[in-house]
Amino acid sequence: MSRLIVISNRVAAAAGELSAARGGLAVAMSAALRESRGIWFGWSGKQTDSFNGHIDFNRSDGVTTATVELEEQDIDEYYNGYANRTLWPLFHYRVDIAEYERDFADGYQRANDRFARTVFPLIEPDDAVWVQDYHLIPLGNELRQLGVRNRIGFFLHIPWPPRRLLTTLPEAAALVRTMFAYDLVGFHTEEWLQSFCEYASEELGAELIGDRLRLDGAEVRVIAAPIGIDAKEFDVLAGSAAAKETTRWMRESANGREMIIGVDRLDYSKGLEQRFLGYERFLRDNPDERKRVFLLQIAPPSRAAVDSYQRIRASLDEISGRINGAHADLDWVPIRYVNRSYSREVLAGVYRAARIGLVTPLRDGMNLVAKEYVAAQDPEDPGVLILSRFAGAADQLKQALLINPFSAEELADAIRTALAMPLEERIARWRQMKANVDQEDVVWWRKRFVDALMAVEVRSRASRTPVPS
Ligand code: GDG
Repeated sequence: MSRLIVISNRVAAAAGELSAARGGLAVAMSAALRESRGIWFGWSGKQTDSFNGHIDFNRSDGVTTATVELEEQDIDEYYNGYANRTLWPLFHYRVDIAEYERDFADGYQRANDRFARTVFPLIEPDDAVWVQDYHLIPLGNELRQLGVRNRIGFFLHIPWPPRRLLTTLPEAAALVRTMFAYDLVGFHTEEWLQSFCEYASEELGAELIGDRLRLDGAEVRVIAAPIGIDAKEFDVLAGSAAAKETTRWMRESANGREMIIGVDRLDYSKGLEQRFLGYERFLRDNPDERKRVFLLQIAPPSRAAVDSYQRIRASLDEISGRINGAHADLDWVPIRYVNRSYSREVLAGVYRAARIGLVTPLRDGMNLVAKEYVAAQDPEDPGVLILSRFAGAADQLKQALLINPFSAEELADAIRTALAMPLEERIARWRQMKANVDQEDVVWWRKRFVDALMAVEVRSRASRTPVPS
């Protein structure tokens, strides 16, 4: 069995920290790393005065992590800059707030180069390398230029934007060219995969042969591999004393009303403003029903150093305050809006206590909250999932009430439909979704990707030439 080297932007130092920070992904990666005696390499999240390439090794629960610290300029230009001010908005179709700065692009390239040079000595001839996400798109090409001939795969956790949007990025062509250094590139859905292939063929002249793209003698296989949650771990969480206690307590505090739950990182891609406005529409259009429900929105702040995140936070404070001011009564507050994070056990308990799961991103690579909500339900009295059509998860969770999150009316109608849905229909829809969540879980996803990576023919790798970036 080849050793697996996983490379991602962030790595938490201790295994306990790993599962708290990244949930299912960390757990699944840990299992694969443990089995293959592999290494997880990335940034520790800490800052150093000047980058020195020092690797901090840690071993915990059989998993070896190797982390580096980054200097302030890298954090500003690579992480807060190109990754989160340029690529994240653009890849979520928000070209209106994407910032195109040469300093960011240079910082991104520099940080990727530093990651590559630092991890390079750790890579042994039989290892398979798996690079994660939009922070590290050019990393594979950097490794090739250092002479790495190993299998290297890349997985994108966010959407791939439509070709016309991507052409607004000054470095788009160069960036996509670097992706031909990988043996395998994976996306959550066929839609993201097709957008990638369309850009590569229409803008770069790549040739698509089956599931392979060929450009100037380099060939990359492309697959769709939807990520899942760690369903087994989640069942344990949901059965924990803390989860059960939370469900009991939440039901008590609901005071006979139905709870609608939203759980999202505070991010503009999650459609929180539109969600609040859609909910307000429901309150306005359904005066008889409005006091039957309340919305609990848990939204832990993220990326607070980036302006657009400060703006969305201020806007949500304003909208939720306005809705509560206009509609609340002595015994009822329509929105409980909470800017903090909770343990995974508590979240599982809260999901179960909610009659409706409201997952309405404007654009989302997958969305694991939708799957967690399904996993946490009581089989005999499951709640209803309202899910955005524009989340990758909508491809698999087809029995959810699928809506267009930009339409306040559709959102309001879906809440009414969910509240009126008979038990048999709720059970029938939930069963099919639960079967999918259990079957196509994170272990299934990881195997699907790693098996495809291992299936890459050695011959095609030997003949590959590095693509200039
Ligand atoms: C990216 C892509 C893709 C949330 N609040 C708390 C908490 N969470 C956990 C959730 C869930 C995770 O964070 C969020 O995952 P999502 O998939 O919903 O979204 P992103 O963070 O944007 O992730 C996304 C994912 O990568 C994987 O490929 O699905 O499309 O954008 O697990 O439960 N966890 C805890 N407390 C909280 O308050 N402990």
